[in-house]
Amino acid sequence: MTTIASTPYAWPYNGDLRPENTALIVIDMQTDFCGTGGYVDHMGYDLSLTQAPIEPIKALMAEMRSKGYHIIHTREGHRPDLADLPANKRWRSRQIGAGIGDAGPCGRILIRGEPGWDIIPELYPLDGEVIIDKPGKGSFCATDLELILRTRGIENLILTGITTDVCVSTTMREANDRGYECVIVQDCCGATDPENHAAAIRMVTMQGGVFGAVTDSASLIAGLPA
Ligand code: C5J
Repeated sequence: MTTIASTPYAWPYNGDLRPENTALIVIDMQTDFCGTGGYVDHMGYDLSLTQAPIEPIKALMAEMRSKGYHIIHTREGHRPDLADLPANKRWRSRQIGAGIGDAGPCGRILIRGEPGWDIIPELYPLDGEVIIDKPGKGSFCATDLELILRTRGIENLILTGITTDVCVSTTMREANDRGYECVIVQDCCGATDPENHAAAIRMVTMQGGVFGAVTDSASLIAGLPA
């Protein structure tokens, strides 16, 4: 029986925490969401907020790699011909002056293969780590993530990345509904608005842990078994 200090319960609920059944999910740590000239920068948001989790994720990922945990990365993005870009998603992004598919300093915004779409060098996946390319906010929608988790026997998900209130939260809800035992790592996430970050974290803790539990990187680093 091994658990991590977390709120509102010690995670995971059943104490079955092992490298074989547990994955770190690093969501959308792409230049478009935290780098100069990317999508979030174009929209005029404060980049320091989405950059804040870079160092905590780096430390947690190093610890989990060294202990043999599964590491899974995601990237939000669309096909160059925009075949998987809903018209309303494009229209809304253009309303705020950062049209998905339009040219920017880091290439076409949120388009697969463009420099801005890729994962930042500090957190780049190692060879052999799974990368999920997703067209939406949730990591399960129109991807093979669930098949990979089931095939590998993964039951526990440790959620990190950006943004807390959009892609991380959507993925946590999708995973929870599929029966995965989730914990969100608050210092390893960031949002374009600090209050939205806090609210997205607080929502998890309602109803006895309606979507799972909340922890921080120090608690995981101190408590994860090898
Ligand atoms: C957003 C994301 N915020 N990765 N995407 O549009 O959260």
